[in-house]
Amino acid sequence: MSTKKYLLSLALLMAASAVSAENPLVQTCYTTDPAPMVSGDRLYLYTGHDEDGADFFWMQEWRVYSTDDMVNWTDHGSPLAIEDFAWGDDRAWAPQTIERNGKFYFYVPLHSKLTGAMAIGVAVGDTPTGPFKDALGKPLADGNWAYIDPTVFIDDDGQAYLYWGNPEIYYVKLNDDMISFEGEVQKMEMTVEGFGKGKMVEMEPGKDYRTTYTEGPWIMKRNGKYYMIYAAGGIPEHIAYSVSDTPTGPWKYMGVIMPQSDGTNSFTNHPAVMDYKGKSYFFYHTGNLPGGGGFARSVAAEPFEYNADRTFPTILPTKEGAPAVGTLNPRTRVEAETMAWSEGVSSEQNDKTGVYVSDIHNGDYIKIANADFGKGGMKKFGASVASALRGGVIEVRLDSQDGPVLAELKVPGTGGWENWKYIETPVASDATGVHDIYLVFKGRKGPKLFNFDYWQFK
Ligand code: FUB
Repeated sequence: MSTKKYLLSLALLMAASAVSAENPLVQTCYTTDPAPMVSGDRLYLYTGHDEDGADFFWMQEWRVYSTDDMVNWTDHGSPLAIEDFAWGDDRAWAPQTIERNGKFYFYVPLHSKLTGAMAIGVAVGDTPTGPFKDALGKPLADGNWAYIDPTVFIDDDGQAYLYWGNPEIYYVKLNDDMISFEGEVQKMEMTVEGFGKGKMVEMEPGKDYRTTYTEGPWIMKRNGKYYMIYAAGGIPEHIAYSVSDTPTGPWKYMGVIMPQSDGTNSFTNHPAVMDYKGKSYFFYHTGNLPGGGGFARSVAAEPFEYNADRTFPTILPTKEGAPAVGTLNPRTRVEAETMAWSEGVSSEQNDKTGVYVSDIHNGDYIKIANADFGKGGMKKFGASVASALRGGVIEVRLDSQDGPVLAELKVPGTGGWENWKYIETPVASDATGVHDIYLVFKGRKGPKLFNFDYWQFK
């Protein structure tokens, strides 16, 4: 074995250090208002989408991501958008999805053409990633400007509840079909004891928050107690919570979970809490992607443990986020849009290909965390790619952007951005054990190089 090959093998054998996710969780576009849901062995994350360069929440669509290890997130694109609701014309704001009897119910707030105010709609699908269809052809609840941010939950007795509202909470008891409800929309009693004492807010003169409750409610039940978690304090928002012995109150204000801090770079925040693979996670959003801010937000997650007395700890935003709870198998087909981190690239979708990675330029890269190469024995690296220009190169590197090169795949022009070709190359070096993979894109400076659908080691 040559000295060079020996050194390379040594480097590849090095055990990777403990792997964490990186916040924000999505780098290919701005994402907002996270709403996690566990279905089967995956955690799905439903989000809003802040448009590039927006000067308000001019949001057009909802997006879905999923993970089975909390560090690598797969982009499932946008299965639902304003145009899927004939009665809606604006403001695709904070959603939540829930599973019942094998169907997935996707609740959204949307600006209603019918009333000129906000309304709550519901779409239904057969899988967590859609396709979804407006279940009613009209709003489930068409009301007023307060009708935003639905949150849904099914109690142990099978009764489902839907809540929403800014700066007061409305709720209904959903029927078993999840797309209708009995009686009138109810308004929660918003007491200071239940939701903390509010204050006049400098940034919104004239708006009087009687309680700290502002918007973005997230309902959950744990150990027989009902928890309402919400954006609080007017603008800028922090996250606070209240508890109750019933799903409809009376509530007891419990205090702050995530304090307002300049570190979030966003005047809104939006909470969600989910247990997955035996651990608890707190989801929120910040403006912490490059170019981010109040109208360019990004979802993030933190692991946490409840205090012994069942209260929430204080949770602060971090860059590291959640540790890995699984590994990724690089010997199966991996979608290019499954990633722990990326720089420079974005994603697109169409009916034929689904979601794929686009906007690939010289020097961009995708990181895949915690890939388990096992005992090694890799012979080939292949990828499905398309380029209407001259293509480029995918350098497969281990553990860093300039780590050892495992393979170098030359991507040719394929005659079109949708003209997919599966290209393979022998690996230059084998790897064993668990490593991060960096797919580093090289080519001529300036133009877009190629599109990228999936990859795999053999
Ligand atoms: O994303 C639009 C709005 O901003 C949401 O509905 C609120 O919760 C706030 O995050």
